[in-house]
Amino acid sequence: MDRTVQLTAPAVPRTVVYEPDIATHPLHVRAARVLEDNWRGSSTVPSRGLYPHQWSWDSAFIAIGLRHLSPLRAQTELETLLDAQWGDGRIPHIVFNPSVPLDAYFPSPDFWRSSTAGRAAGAPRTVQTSGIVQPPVHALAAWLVHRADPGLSRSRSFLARVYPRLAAWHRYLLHRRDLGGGGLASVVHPWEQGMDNSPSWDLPLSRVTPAPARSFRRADLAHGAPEDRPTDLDYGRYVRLATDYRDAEYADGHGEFAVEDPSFNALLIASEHALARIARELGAPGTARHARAERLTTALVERLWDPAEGMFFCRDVRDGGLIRERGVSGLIPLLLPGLPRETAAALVRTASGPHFGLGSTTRLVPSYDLLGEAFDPHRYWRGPAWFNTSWLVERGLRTHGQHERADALREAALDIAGSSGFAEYVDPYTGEACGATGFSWTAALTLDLLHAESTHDESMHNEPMHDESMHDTGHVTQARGGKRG
Ligand code: 9WN
Repeated sequence: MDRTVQLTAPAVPRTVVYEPDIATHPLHVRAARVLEDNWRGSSTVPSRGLYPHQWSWDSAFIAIGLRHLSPLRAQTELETLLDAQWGDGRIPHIVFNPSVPLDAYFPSPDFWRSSTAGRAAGAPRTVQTSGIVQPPVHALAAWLVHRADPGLSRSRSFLARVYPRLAAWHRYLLHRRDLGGGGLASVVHPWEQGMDNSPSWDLPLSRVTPAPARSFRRADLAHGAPEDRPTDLDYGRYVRLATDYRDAEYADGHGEFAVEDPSFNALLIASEHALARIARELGAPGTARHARAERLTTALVERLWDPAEGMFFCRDVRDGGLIRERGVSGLIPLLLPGLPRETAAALVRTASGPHFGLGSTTRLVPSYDLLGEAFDPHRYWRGPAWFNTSWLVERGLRTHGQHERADALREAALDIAGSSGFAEYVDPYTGEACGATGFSWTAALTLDLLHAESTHDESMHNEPMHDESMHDTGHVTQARGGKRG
């Protein structure tokens, strides 16, 4: 193992680069076109063929990119999602577009039956949604969107309107989803964590009796390479878990599958820090929220960190054990400024070592262990690289002062986003495009990486306990180009 990593944390936010011509950069123009094509009037579809509705964590990443084109559109993206929030605080993972045919995506609204089966949990009556959730990137996105144009945000009372909803969302996760009793949120379905087919789910899924293949009809196989998608057996288990949850009226705590995941919880913590900044902007103290985020960071390390492996792992709440599969999820806590220094240093070594090959054998961060038995460079979440996870690792590296590594990852992401046609995911070694092209979060995060200030935004950098360190730099509006309102 490479022992040479020296962290230079605390990270020093670097000078913002003023790039007036960024909006005319060919990659910027192409990325903006993808987001324009995928915009549906009040939200953006992840991809036009495969995913024709609004997805929760996609919209958060999309808003982070859209803020560079149209802060108003970015606010609208998040507000549309929040309009579909349930009374119990959950933000559903899909908000269905009623004008899209039922057979365009499975499971469709008639499977989830949100307005009837979700009534007790407070599902909205006017819009159809799924009943599960996705990673809580939203408060972080809302804060970054606000900072892109604080004047517009204040004039629309954007933060004042979204804050109570985001607070209810975090309350739901921290109370109803603390199924392990250790303070962390559990996911109750692989789709909730966002890395659907990760080998980390194989063990807990193996206990689930699959729904018979003839009882449902997949729509995903019509798009892209079927051999890269999850198997019918996997789908049978996804369907069983979702059916059982629905039939229990989406009440939490009873399902066979409950997992504490490092990435899901790291994003919750990063978003809790963002909520503290939002509270502060609204005139309330954010100190209690920062303190909670620090307590959650401690819980994350206590429950999911394995010092011998230098890695965060998932915990299977139903059997109590760690699932020792190395996934990119286990690197994402690098985002957290409050991570102990030796933990952050070990994570950087793991990312750069033989399991992920960053800076040596791979170009972007693979979704799964290069040396793992289940590794496949093209199979869904079992090896390929995604742009959102690479973007998160890039920010994490920067948060802990690893600017050279972060710069190299940023350059590779920009290069491959362009050469792959903004692919959904790519071969981590070659950058070869896989899945859909014209994928919204790939385009959005490309824009974010192109805008220099985004990588230096202090929102996720150090000093989380001191609100006075979170003043606006004034550089943000200056550095932006290409606003379309
Ligand atoms: C199920 C939309 C979503 C992403 C997920 C990705 C994939 C859906 C699917 O697409 O999941 O939610 O049908 O496979 O795994 O991360 O949010 O882009």
